[in-house]
Amino acid sequence: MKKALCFVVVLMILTSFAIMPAMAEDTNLALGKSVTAESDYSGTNPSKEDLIFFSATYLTDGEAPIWDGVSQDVHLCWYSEAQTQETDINLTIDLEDVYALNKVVLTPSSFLDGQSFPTDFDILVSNDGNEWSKIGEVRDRTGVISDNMVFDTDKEARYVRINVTKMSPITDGNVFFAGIAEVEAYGGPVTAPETEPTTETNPGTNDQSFTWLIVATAAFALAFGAFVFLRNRKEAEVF
Ligand SMILES: [Ca+2]
Repeated sequence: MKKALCFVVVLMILTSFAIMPAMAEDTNLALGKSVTAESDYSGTNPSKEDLIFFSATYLTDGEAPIWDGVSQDVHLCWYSEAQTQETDINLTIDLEDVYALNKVVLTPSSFLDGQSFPTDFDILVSNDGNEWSKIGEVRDRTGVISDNMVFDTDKEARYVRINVTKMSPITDGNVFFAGIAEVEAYGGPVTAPETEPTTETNPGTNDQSFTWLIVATAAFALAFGAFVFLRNRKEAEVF
């Protein structure tokens, strides 16, 4: 019984530290964040008012729905049109804080089996929305696509931008179209400079680290309590 209890306590401690970095890396920093789109196709369903297939807000709504070709209430993707296939359209996401990013992920839309995914585009990031660093580019992409595109980075940034420079080949004869279902950004908090006194750090400004500090403290407290309990019991058995 004692060995089993000790094993559970140790397992809890190890598990809390093991899942800490995994959860941090798996947080989509772009989820629900605002998007500024230089072009946004209205795409209102003609048969039902107030239902919209396309919107720039769907870039960060956390969904990339599979459309059955019939349903009228599916929030498919950001969609845009341009007079020529060569274009210059910026989609900018504000993460609302500077993060140490490790990757940006783009999800094609199921609409037209991803064929509306842009042909040429750059992925850029910025701290201030003025100076931009390119972390990836795609050229001459065409055809069906369903797999996500992943762009690795080690940049610190608050803003993520997609600069579409060539629309997809999808056209109605008058304009060219482009669509993307979702943009995700992953990373963690920026490491504080070594010169910054740690005693002045306010835990409330870093909710994730503070949460894990609480978890780790609770785990240690539990382990210590179990140790004291077992020691007392052992002493009671001796005397
Ligand atoms: Ca979406």
